[in-house]
Amino acid sequence: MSDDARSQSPEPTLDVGPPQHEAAGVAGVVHAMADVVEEPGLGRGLKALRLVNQHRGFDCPGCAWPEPGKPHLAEFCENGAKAVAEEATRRRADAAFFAEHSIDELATWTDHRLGKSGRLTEPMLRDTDADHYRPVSWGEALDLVAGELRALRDAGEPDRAAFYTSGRTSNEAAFLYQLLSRRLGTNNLPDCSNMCHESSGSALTETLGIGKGSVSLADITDHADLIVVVGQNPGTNHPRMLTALEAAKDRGARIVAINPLPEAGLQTFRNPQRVRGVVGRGTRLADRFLQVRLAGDLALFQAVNRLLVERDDDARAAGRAPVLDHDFIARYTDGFDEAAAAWQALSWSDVDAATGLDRSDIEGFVDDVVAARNVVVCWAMGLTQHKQAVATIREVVSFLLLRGNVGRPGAGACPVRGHSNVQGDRTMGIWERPPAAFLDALGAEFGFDPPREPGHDTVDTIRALADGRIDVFMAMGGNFAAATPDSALTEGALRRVPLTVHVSTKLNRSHVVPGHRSLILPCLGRTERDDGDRRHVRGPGDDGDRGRGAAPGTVARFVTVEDSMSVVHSSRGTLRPASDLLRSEPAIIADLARRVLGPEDPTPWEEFADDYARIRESISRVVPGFEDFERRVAEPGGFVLPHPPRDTREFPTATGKARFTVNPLDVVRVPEGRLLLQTVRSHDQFNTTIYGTDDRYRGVRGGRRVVFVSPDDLEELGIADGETVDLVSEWPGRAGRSDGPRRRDETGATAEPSRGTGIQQRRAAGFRVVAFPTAKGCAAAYYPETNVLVPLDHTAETSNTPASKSLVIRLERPDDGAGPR
Ligand SMILES: Nc1nc2c(c(=O)[nH]1)N[C@H]1C(S)=C(S)[C@@H](COP(=O)(O)OP(=O)(O)OC[C@H]3O[C@@H](n4cnc5c(=O)[nH]c(N)nc54)[C@H](O)[C@@H]3O)O[C@H]1N2
Ligand SMILES: Nc1nc2c(c(=O)[nH]1)N[C@H]1C(S)=C(S)[C@@H](COP(=O)(O)OP(=O)(O)OC[C@H]3O[C@@H](n4cnc5c(=O)[nH]c(N)nc54)[C@H](O)[C@@H]3O)O[C@H]1N2
Ligand SMILES: [Mo]
Repeated sequence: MSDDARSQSPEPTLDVGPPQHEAAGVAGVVHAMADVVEEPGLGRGLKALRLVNQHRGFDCPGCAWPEPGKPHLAEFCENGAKAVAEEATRRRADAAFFAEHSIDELATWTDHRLGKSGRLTEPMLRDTDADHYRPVSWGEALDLVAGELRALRDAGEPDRAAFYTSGRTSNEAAFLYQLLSRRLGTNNLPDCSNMCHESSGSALTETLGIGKGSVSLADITDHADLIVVVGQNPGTNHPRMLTALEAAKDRGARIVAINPLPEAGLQTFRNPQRVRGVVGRGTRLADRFLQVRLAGDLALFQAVNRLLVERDDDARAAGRAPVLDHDFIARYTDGFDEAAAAWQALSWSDVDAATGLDRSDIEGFVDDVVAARNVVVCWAMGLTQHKQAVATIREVVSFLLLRGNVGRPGAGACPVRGHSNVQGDRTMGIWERPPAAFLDALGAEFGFDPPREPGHDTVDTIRALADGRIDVFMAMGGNFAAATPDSALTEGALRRVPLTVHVSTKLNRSHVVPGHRSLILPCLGRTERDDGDRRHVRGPGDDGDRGRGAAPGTVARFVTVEDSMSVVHSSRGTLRPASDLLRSEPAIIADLARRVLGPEDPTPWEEFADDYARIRESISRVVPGFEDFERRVAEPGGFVLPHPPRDTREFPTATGKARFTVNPLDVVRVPEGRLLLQTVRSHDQFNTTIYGTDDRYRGVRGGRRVVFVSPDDLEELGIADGETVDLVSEWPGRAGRSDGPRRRDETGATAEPSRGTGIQQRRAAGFRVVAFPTAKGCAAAYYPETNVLVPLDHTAETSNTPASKSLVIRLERPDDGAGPR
């Protein structure tokens, strides 16, 4: 443990007040406008905001919540505005910036400071083990990558390459990217989804036959009687969802929130788009709040399902109307009897221990369910990032099936996606385990034999990097180093890769923990006008392509995205690009692919780079549901992809039926004196992009190194509000994968191999304790500062998603020094 990290005090500007009980309203918009004015300047900012989520504008680079059919004039939210401001900033991380700051220096900066350096402006190369990045031409950069990839292919070792994707990538870019990977010969396509809704995809595919949500926006706004929001903080992460919830409330729907934290957005909402929200009292959203313990939802839904079956038995015995939808169960499902038997065997003491809820709260929730004809369940990372995440979501599906709440208006499963196109990327084949039918169609379209072996997901990629099994790591967006678990191990693993390549808009941690050689390739963002340039894909040796001005009167090109409710629509940037040297993602991939695969490859890469309609034409033949893509995406609002359970109650599962499942409960037991920690987002960040250091709704200003703990726990632990502690995670796994202690001057994170205790310890130093009304036994701190605490092997069963919402930790005073190391 390094002394400087140990003695580190929390941020000097940190100030903690009481949490708020209501979200948005005028304060939110004013707050966001302050960002917009500071970053891009007023005119540019307003121009951008006018075009967010409008039919002819660009898709908000924030979350994946769908746009309403007729957007408001300003269908943006505070956090959408911040996302736009972050991309439209006038600051630049240009060649002079990289000449001034060495890579080692940048590695000591916080994520906040890295991001605030501004937009990347030209390709930068780190020569072998050099101290600095230096400018390089596009031609030289792409030839370098192409040479390495070709060498792997020629050696018959394409699996020594890995292609990561983050969910902001467009459909067109994603389709080309997976094609390049498969033409090379590998399915190594890890993506952010592996850390996000993979658990939802796994559970839904198995039980309903398709790994996507089954509701539309109208189901929520117009038809649902009960909306359950579980493991999600929409006030911060999907603020436009509050507008939909408010519309539902206006016509009498009930909302139940299930969360260890009393999130402001689930309490009261002041809608800035409505007069009442600006001057009045706002809408109270949640009618019932179940303050469940972390990882307690599996037990909760099993208990609810059991009670529903019992109430049905009672009702029928008394000659009343049944509680379950027996017709639906008989006609469309299988596995009910086994599941019911398992619920009957559920132990209430396990339910009490896992949920921490009073039985009366659970019964009250069941009352709500029985009173509602149509029920929607919405969820996000609070369900997906636990060891038993897949089991929990399967149980949510059973809950819906019991009363026929799938495939009719106002009912269904609603996994609320994170990144604005993360769902579309998967549809386009960004998947390490692609279905055979997809590969067949891809091979037929492009005349080749795609690889059939499953590739690495995100966690497996880290293992492969650490073991020296990857020679080229390429990332289409995102921030692999900071978003992934076990930061010390992952950063060490990235540093040993011969070549890392990042296609990015802004500087981030992944660029400053580079491979021996490393490239940063700067691309256009969502908000920026894409005029294309045929010169980008000319013959070999075209190094000097500078400048890309549009011919007057030309129409900028558009790309497409798919939102959380399977609506595909176009997105067209409008702002002047941050630099003349930026290229679009599809153009970068196409140019790279052409250089890798050589003239003998028949794929029309140059046409693809030039004309995205040509990419969409191929997509329309490869991906089901995209027939007549070009015409349908031109319709205002785009089109909806087919979803058999939603549309026709057809369930393309292994048995052709929707499936009840049996999910053995494994209650998380936290040892004496320890807490269960979840890692969450503040109100001022988008994943690893830190907009600012406030978390207004939770009462935090000017800092991020805080840990929220309930007053009862603090009393038991003998720790006071305001004290400074280290967070030390304890993991009973094999010791020793980590690269050992390390220091990070501004960030204070280290990982320590265990010394013979059989318990691995990982430490994040210097956090201010905040007494907070979270569920007993459960703490919360921000991601990515706490990713150093997440053991690589601590993942969800089946989906392999890092279980970053349930870490056993202890709070250690820096001067304690006690305990085994
Ligand atoms: N402004 C903004 N918007 C974003 C993002 C962002 O960072 N900033 N990120 C985007 C992305 S990629 C994603 S995936 C989504 C994430 O959206 P969320 O999932 O809302 O994000 P988190 O901050 O991880 O919050 C998890 C929520 O689940 C609760 N929770 C945690 N564990 C449990 C549990 O065991 N049970 C229950 N019932 N609840 C639990 C937490 O208290 C918290 O309210 O947001 C997307 N939108
Ligand atoms: N402990 C913990 N870890 C987590 C989570 C958690 O809740 N807790 N959440 C997980 C989740 S849900 C997710 S989705 C992942 C997120 O993982 P990632 O998607 O990898 O991370 P982001 O922070 O969203 O990526 C931000 C970077 O993307 C680049 N970028 C932004 N826009 C564009 C663009 O248009 N094109 C390109 N090429 N690049 C762009 C910028 O350079 C920026 O720095 O993190 C996961 N990690
Ligand atoms: Mo996500």
